[in-house]
Amino acid sequence: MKISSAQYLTSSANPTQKLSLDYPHIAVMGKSNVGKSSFINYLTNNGKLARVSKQPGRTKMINYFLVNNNFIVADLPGYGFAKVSDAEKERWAELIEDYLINDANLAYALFLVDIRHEPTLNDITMYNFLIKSNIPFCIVATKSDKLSKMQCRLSIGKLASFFKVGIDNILPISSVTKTGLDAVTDKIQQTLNA
Ligand SMILES: Nc1nc2c(ncn2[C@@H]2O[C@H](COP(=O)(O)OP(=O)(O)OP(=O)(O)O)[C@@H](O)[C@H]2O)c(=O)[nH]1
Ligand SMILES: [Mg+2]
Repeated sequence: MKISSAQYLTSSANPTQKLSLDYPHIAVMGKSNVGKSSFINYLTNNGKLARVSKQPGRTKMINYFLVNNNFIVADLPGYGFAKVSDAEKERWAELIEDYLINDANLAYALFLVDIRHEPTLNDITMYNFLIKSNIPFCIVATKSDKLSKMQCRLSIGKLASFFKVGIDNILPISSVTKTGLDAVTDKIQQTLNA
């Protein structure tokens, strides 16, 4: 799939603010600092679309982008950032959960994990939530530029057995060297065609 246009639509900071546009949604989720916003910029070939943060925990709302006038990408706030107050964490968790449960247009989730790290407890909670809620998803393993090809293969194998999925459901990408996008856009395309 070629991405020919992308625009920022709006942001929502609380569960009651719903988007009224009727397009299928692709949710981009994962822990704080994993590379969600960088990934969206890579996907849309627009380095300025989603804000990339030097400090983790910066995306505090769900940011919506319309892509190819055909589907919406939802940039979810990253979870698990320690330096955020408990009240704020609670608010993000509610926002993410409400979105995942109640947004009727949610078609697919791209679950981002860092290719270098073991999944965190929050990742496992998120994973269990996706399974329980029957939300179709694949795992996008970010920052593959940080590892050698051999190390990447090893990590992909480990992540696949950890999450009990085939290795074709773990997609390595790097937003820095711009590699791995085609496999992800193929998944999006399959979802939109289904
Ligand atoms: N080497 C490398 N660094 C990356 C990659 N993707 C993101 N980063 C860096 O990781 C940091 C966090 O990136 P973001 O895209 O802001 O991460 P995020 O998941 O949106 O973070 P929050 O919105 O705070 O949850 C930034 O310093 C990015 O430059 C990648 O593929 N490779
Ligand atoms: Mg972000």
